[in-house]
Amino acid sequence: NMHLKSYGERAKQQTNPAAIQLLQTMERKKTNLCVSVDTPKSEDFLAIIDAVGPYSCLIKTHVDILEDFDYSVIERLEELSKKHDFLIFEDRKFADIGNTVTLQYAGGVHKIAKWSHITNAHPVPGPSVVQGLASVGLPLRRGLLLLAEMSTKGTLANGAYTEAAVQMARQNRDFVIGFIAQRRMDGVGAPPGVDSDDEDFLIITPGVGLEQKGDKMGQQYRTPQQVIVESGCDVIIVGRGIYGDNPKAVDLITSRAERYMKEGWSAYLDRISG
Ligand code: S5P
Repeated sequence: NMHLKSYGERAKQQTNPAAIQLLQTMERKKTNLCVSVDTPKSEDFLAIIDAVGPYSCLIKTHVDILEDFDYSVIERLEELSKKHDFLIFEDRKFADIGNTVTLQYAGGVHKIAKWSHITNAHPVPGPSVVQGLASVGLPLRRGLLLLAEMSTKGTLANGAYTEAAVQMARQNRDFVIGFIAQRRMDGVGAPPGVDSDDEDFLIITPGVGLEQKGDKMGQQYRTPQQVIVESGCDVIIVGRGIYGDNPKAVDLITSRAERYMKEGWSAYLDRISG
């Protein structure tokens, strides 16, 4: 069972360069924490990333939130990625026809494919969304996550939709490295002949918080223990649980990141020890 193996062992079995790099980073830094930084001012955005970078394997961005965006923010972000040894995940949630997502991924103001090791897409358009993104991302050694489930109350991403998302990933294993989901997906909706022990989808999981059960807009939180041990997910995504409501409180943000890193890693050690 893949979820009982170490991140380092799993890195050896992956083929996509972004998946390998992520798993190796997790093993090397001993962290499965991805910090989600959703803040409108680029100065705060970069200061938070500089503060949480040492504790993170991955930094998740929504660059379209930045009200003062210009491309120099990306250059600073790339410097921080090298300084602190983390990968970048632009949470773009592509969801259009192949031709359109190709243009959105490669170009526009943000040029996501140039700097984001990992991005994600909704499977709703069908396989063409993956084909379009792969045509841009594969030559750049990028990886894609499909949104197989969501953390929100009332999500439509469940049942047959989730199974079809996993099937879509199976058919594009060179580029699709795993899922945004709430549980392990190996073997989900698999046709006969697929050995679920051979599948090793990375599960990157939002909706993680230690203090709150949710927010006022349908978000639902679980603890690192529930996510990593009970549900077999690989990476915890934590946003407001770390940067809270004051993006300037850098010391507090740093100590929260350290706490989530410790909780996530000890949950992982519990899991792989069976
Ligand atoms: O199902 C999902 C998928 C995603 S990518 N639920 C989510 O919350 N997200 C993202 O994770 C969301 O866009 C946000 O950036 C982050 C959660 O932030 P938090 O502040 O609630 O931890």
